[in-house]
This record gives sequence, structure tokens and C-alpha cells, in this order.
Amino acid sequence: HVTTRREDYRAPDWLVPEIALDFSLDLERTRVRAILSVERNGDHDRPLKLDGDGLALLKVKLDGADAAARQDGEQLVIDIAGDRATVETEVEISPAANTQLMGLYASGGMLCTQCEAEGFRRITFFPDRPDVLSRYRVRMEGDAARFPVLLSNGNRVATGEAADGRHWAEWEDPFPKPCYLFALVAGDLQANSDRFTTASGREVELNIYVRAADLPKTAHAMHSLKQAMAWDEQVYGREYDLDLFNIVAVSDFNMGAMENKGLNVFNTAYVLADQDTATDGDFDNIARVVAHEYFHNWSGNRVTCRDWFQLSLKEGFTVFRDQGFSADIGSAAVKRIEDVRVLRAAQFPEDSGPLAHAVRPDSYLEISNFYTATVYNKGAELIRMFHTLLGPEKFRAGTDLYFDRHDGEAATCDDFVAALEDASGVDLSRFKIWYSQAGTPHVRAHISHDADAKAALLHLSQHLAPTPGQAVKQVMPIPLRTALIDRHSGEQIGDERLIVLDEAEQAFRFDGVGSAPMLSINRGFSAPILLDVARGPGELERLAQADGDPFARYEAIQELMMRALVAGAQANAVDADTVVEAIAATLADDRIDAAFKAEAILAPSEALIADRLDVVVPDAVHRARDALRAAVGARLSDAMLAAHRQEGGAGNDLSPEAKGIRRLRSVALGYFAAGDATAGAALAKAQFDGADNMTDRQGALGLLVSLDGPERVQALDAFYLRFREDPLVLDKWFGLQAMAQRAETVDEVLKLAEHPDFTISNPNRLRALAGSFAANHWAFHSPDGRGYAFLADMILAADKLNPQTAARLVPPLGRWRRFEPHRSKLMRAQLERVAGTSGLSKDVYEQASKSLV
Ligand code: B3K
Ligand code: ZN
Repeated sequence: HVTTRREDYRAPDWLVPEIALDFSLDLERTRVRAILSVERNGDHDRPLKLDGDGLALLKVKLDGADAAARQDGEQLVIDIAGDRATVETEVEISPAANTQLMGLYASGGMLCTQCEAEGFRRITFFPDRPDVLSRYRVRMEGDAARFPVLLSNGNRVATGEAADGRHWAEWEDPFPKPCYLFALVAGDLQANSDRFTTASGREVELNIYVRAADLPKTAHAMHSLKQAMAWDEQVYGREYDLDLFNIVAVSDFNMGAMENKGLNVFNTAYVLADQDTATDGDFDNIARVVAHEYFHNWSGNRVTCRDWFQLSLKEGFTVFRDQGFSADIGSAAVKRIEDVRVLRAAQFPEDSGPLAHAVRPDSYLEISNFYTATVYNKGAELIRMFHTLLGPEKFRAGTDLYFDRHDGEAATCDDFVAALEDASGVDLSRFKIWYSQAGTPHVRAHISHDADAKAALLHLSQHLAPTPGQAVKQVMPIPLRTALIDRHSGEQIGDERLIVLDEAEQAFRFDGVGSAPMLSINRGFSAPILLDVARGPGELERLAQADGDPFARYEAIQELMMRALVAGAQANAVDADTVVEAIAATLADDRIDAAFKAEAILAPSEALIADRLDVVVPDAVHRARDALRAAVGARLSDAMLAAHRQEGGAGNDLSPEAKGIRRLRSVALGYFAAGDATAGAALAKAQFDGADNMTDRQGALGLLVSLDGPERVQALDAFYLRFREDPLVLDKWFGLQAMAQRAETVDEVLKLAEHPDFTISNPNRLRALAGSFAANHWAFHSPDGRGYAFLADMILAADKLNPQTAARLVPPLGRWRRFEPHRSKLMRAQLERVAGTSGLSKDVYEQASKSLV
């Protein structure tokens, strides 16, 4: 396995300004003819090297004559005398046999492509790197009955009938693009069609292609697309640039979706929704992903990445953009809470584990392994820090300059920062260390007060633990939105300040502070750090009610719970008093909305609690959390019932208010059931039976699966019978059982793996069972090690079909260092078994071997 290093980057030897592709489509055997106009780049005499992967080469010609091409490993090497040439190749591939879902593959009888990062080489020979940009002309021909719809990037320029019931279409994309943005779709699909008029008056035809039966479920995705198009014009000044924008939904897909120019290909999970089958969370995710892929048209497609180490240039920035969009169309405060929860759940563990890597990594074996929470979500936090430092106007001037300066180019993260600096006049050089240094900085804070001087001193220190390959860490600049709050009145003292901690230890002075204040710091989560604030007694309780920053307020309640839970896990007894009071006060507060209440009172997950412990004993964590929830539920049963019964969440109402009421409905019911399992089960069953929407139905079922009464099986069976024909809902059925908080969950999961509806070849189904289970802290860490063995079995079985998706299941085992010795050994043993298996893909090999170090 070969390591690719960022420092080895060299400009391409040959450019390919034009490519013409000709597909003769067939599920079993597709022929691909490619004509490349190549151009020597710079003064050198190196041959043209084209990447390939699993291609059966039928023919290669240079300027129309048989070429002396040699195959070097998977590459095709061609000597060219002049500076320009035409290279023609013909290959055969088998979409039906393509279980990796990279390149051209079959899904439910249709054909589609996924090329990012390195899938284009599985379609034809080409310099498969993002800094080679070409104009594409694509012709495809196939059976007219099987593939009535033929799509590619750009505009359809011609169509026609061919012999033997075949037909063809030709597409042309006027915008030069890297090959990872190429796409082709052929299938029996129907479109939900609509129009959008851009700010400058361009009429854009919009289509969402799905199987005919799914058409009624496309309205929300279409609505979201139009919202996203308008938002990008208003907030970033970015207009769409073609007359056509197509989305296609596919059932078998490795990721969420893909931003191919003018032809986004989506996992059905991020397109299809209606009241009966999709939760509010699903609706939100559809809006988020539709917007994300659309936003890539500028941040990714018009300006792309020079090399894959720059992946966060498009992904971190585009996640930041989709976060802004979701905040604007929903509740900004709740969106921030959700984003930080994702960061803490997915990225912080990455940053503190064996697979820690920088937002701009330095090396990889397999680039697919670097589509991570670090590159995406921490990358977005980095952009957010720039936004915080510059303010919205200068930030916008910076992004305008970036798009302007690099339009049509393949750029770097340094280029992005340079544009922000040049447009704003602000020197950001010291912040660039956030791109290169892995790990989550740990900041400690305390306040001292000088009554005579009426001044407060904020003492801050930072520490960053070593990560693999980075033994010595440098100090980082950490932007902290900070305010002081009067202990008695609860009022903020003076204005909020933006402090930048950029030394190992530093003090900041606040004047005009009459009495010892309370500290509100890292407001809005202005920096992605771990924070330890020395607090006086009663302070968190006070901040939980008084802090003017909604995020800080949420943090205060969560920290209060976290302290009780960590102490509880260590002492095997939970003191719930302060938590009960804080939750009671939050529920009673009519200045805050239901959505915020639901987020604030939700107990931190077991994984999050475990992250605070030096040595994790999963049963202790589970017991502590259970005990706290039971105490809260028992002592606040009336308030929980009232919150559960709050009116206003009509099933067809997708307003933020209605969503908030539904969210609180199930969260409150969860607490109530924790306090009284029997009455809780009955109420949950009633919610399940009476639900006219999937949010309430899934919310209730999510509780019932963890309870032991007869309602559990009744509800699961009813759900199965009703939705067994709907793959996305069946995924929920598998996922909810895998997430059940019961001692028997491992047994259930092993049984579900044998269920006729389980299949390892569909990534959504595999993630629903194995991915959900690995995230079920208590069950996965079953002391007999069966959970670990199951996951390892799944990884090895999936690796034979789909390495990319298999590799994504490895990280939960890589956390072995954090657990008590017995489990630690069991986890390690399974990792060793995986890493030691012969014939492993480089995807899984990289993740497993790195996780053992
Ligand atoms: N850019 C794609 C990622 C596809 C990666 C596949 N290995 C999705 C997205 O971030 O928009
Ligand atoms: Zn993306």
C-alpha cells in the first residue's frame, strides 16, 4: 500500500482540456470509448500516465494510429513526442458486478456513477486528480425500455433513436471540471419538475428524478432546493450558472449525496419524505443535504480543490454554508446546539483517538478514509472562526474575492485564507495552524476579582495533547466570545468581548466590575475546544436561567447534568437535586421555546459522558445516566406530562414551532417513562398508535424498544407490517432495535443480521444495523465481547463488497485505549483479527492498522 503525501504535490505533467466520452450502456457489459485531447504542461519529457482501476482495455490509439502504450500496474503509460495529442481508449466494465459503488454501477435496475474521490478511473483511463480540468462531451446509448432517461452533466444537446430498441443522448458541459464531478445516470425514472428564476433572470429547469412510485415524496426536496438557490444569492451573491439542474435519487449509495456538476446524485434517504414516513429530523436533513450539494456548485465546482489534501477547502466551507442556511430557515439557536452535538459526538473522539488527523491532512493510504468529521465539521468550525474574527461584511468581501479570483481553478486552503485576508485587511496567518495541527485544545478558565479596583481578571490556559505523528504541539489562537454576568441580578456586565487566547497562559482584564462576576465564555461555541471553567457553587444553575447567549445557557444545563453524571459514574450513585431544579426551571420558563427546552433538558449521551472519564466502565456510565433520568422523570412527572401534552404540533405542520413541540413531546415522554416504566410504556404505545406522522411514531417506538413490556413487540411488529415495503422506513426499524437500551440488544442484533430483510450490500441497511449498534454505547460494549466480534464480522464481510463503507465501521473499535482493561483487550483482539486478515482492502487496512498503534 502506497502512502500519498501532501508535500509531494507536483503540478500535472499533462492537461486534458477536452474529453469526449461514448458509452454503450448495458448492466452487465458497458463499453466506454474516450477521446482525450492532451497537452503537455510545462517543460519536461515525461510520458502521459493515465489512471485505471479494474478496466478491461480493448483499444488504445494515439493520434488515430495504434499506440505503443504499456500498462504499469493499473496505469496506462503512453509516450508522446509532441506537446499535444489525441488519445483514444476503449474499455469494458461491468456495472452489475460493481459492488464498491464507485465508478459506474447498477442500483435497482438503473445505472449511475460515483466518481469522488477516485472513481472515474473505474470508468475510463484518465489522469484522475482534481487539478486536471476538462470540458466534457458525453454520448450514451442504451436500451430505450430499460433506460428511458439518459442524463449527464450540463445540457442535453441531442437525442435520437438507434437500432434494436436502443436510443441515445448527447450532453455537453460548458464548464471545465475535474473528473470527480463527472456523472451519468440511465434508468426508468420520473421527474418532479419545477423552475427557478435567478436574480439576473436566468430561467432554470429543476428536476428531481426518482422511481415513479416515489414521486409524491419529492416535494420537500424540491422546496428545499429552491430555498437554497435563493439563499445563496442573498447571502453569498452566488447564482446558478446552467439552464438545468438535475437531482437523481439512488437506493445504493455510499454517502449522503454527490455534487456532480448540474447532476447531483443523492442517496434516497436525503430526497424522499412525506409526513407518514419521514421524521422532522429527516426533513431537516433533506433540506441540509440538498442545500449542501447545491452550494457546492460554487464552493467545490466553480472553484475546486488542487489536491485531495485540500478537501476541507470545499467541504468545511460548504458545511459552514449549509449550517448558515439551516439556521436561517429554522431556529438558529437550536441549529447551533445540534451542530455542536455532532461535532462532540463524531469529531472530538476522532481528534483524541488513533485516527486523529489535521483538517488538512499530511498523508493518506486511501483518500476515502478522509471524508471525516474532522475535514467536514471541524473544517466548518474553522471557517466559522474566520467569520467570527472578520464579522459578516468582511467575511463576505473575502468570499467574493475568493470566488472571483479562483473561478475555474483548482485552489488550496491557503488561497482561501489569502482571499479573506486581502479583502478584509486582517492578518489571519496565525490562525492557519488550525488547518495543520490535529487535536482538540483544552482550555482552563477562572475569574479573580479585585473589589477595590472594580476589576475582574480572566485567567486562561491552554493545552493540546500529542496526536499520532504530532508529538509536540504549538500554542493555538483561540477566539472566545466572552461576557461577564452579575451574580445577583443575572444581568450582563458591559458588552460581550471577543478574546483571542494565543499564549499558553494569559490573563484578560475587565474593568467596571463591582462584584465577583460569573463567566460566560466560548459563547455560541466560538472555538471548537474542550473547556474547564472553575465555578462557584450555584453558578451553573444561575447561568442556566440567566445567560443571554442561548448556546451558553444550554451549555450550563448540560454541564450541570454532566457533572452529576461523571460523579455518578465514578461513585455509583447520582445526586440529581441540582439537575432536577434546573430542568424544572427550564420547563417552566415561558420565554424559551419548546425546541430549545427539548435540547437543553436532554441528558448527555453515554458516549459523551465516557469521553469525560479517564477509564471507561460502560455499565457504570449507563447506570448513572439511567439513574439520573429516572430521578428527573419521577420527581418532575407532572411537568413532563404537561410538556408531553403541549398542543400545537399538528402532523402536517413543519414550522420550527411545531417541530419543537414534537421534539419536546418525545423527550418529555422519555423522562416520564424513565420514572415510571409501566405508565410510560402505555403512554408511548398510545402515542405510537395515535401518531399521524413519523416523528411521533418513531419517537414513541424509540422509547418502546428499550422497555420490556408487551408493547415493545406489538409496536415493532405493527411497524414492520406497515412499512416492510419501504426500504428507508425499514432502515429505521433495524436502527431503532440496534439502539435499544436493553441487556438483550446484542442478541437481538445478532438475530437481525439473519433477518431476510437484512443485506450487507446496501450501505443504508448496513449502517442502520451495524452503524447504529456500534453507536449504542452500553450494548456495543457488552462485557462478553460479542458486540465487538459482531462488528468485526460485519467489517470483514462488507470489505469483500464495499471497502469504503466497511472502513467507516472501524473507528468504534479503535477507541480501545479508553476502556477498562477487560474490554480494552477484547476490542484490540477484534481489531487485530481484522488487520490480520489477508486480502484486506487498503481502506480497511489503513483504518484497522492505524487504530492498533
Ligand atoms: N462530495 C461528496 C463526498 C463523496 C465522497 C465519496 N468518497 C459529498 C459531499 O460532501 O457533498
Ligand atoms: Zn460536501
